[in-house]
Amino acid sequence: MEKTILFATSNENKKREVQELLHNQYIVQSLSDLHFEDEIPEPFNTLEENAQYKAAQLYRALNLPCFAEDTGLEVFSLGNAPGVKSARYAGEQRSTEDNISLLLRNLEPHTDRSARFRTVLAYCDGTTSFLFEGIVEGTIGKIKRGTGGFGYDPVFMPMGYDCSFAEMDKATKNKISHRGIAIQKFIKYLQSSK
Ligand code: ITT
Repeated sequence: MEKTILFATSNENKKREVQELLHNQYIVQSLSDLHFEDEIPEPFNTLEENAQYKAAQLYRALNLPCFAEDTGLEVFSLGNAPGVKSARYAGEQRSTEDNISLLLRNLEPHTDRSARFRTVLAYCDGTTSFLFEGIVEGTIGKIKRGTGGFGYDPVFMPMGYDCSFAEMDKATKNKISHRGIAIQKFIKYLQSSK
């Protein structure tokens, strides 16, 4: 029988991807499934601290094991920006369109368009917090391509593929993505700790 696992996220796109990855093993519940109305802030300057904080906040509220993740797009020529500020790169409105436009504008003078997505997943079981990292390397395209995925996917071209994440089918993105890699490590941990 599938078990329930709690994911401290208010991003339903992340929840969908994680549910697809854990499809026949766990039922994933996000903050909205748990009727947890308040968004958990990300007050720190590292993905690690934010992921741990979000997991710890939900653990404190429910007293149940749970996980959270923080993801950043790190662009080499921009000194690894937007990084931990990826959601608010163009401002507090958290607009994907504005974020992508600013990124493309800032990259115009640069020839090196290499970038990576990095996800840090934190699992909190009340006694310890465990971290799992996933990274996918690639480049930032000059224009948006594709309609799938979410966030920066239309401009992220993963290494070894001639398409953006937004042009890929979901299963392929999940297989090679930052989030997919972090989740695979997490699943291994859960299986080994049974
Ligand atoms: P949480 O509730 O889980 O914190 P969030 O939307 O605040 O959700 P993040 O801070 O981790 O999530 O996301 C940072 C930004 O990076 C945000 O703008 C996302 O759209 C973008 N992002 C995250 N994962 C992505 C992915 O797989 N592909 C493209 N963009 C992604």
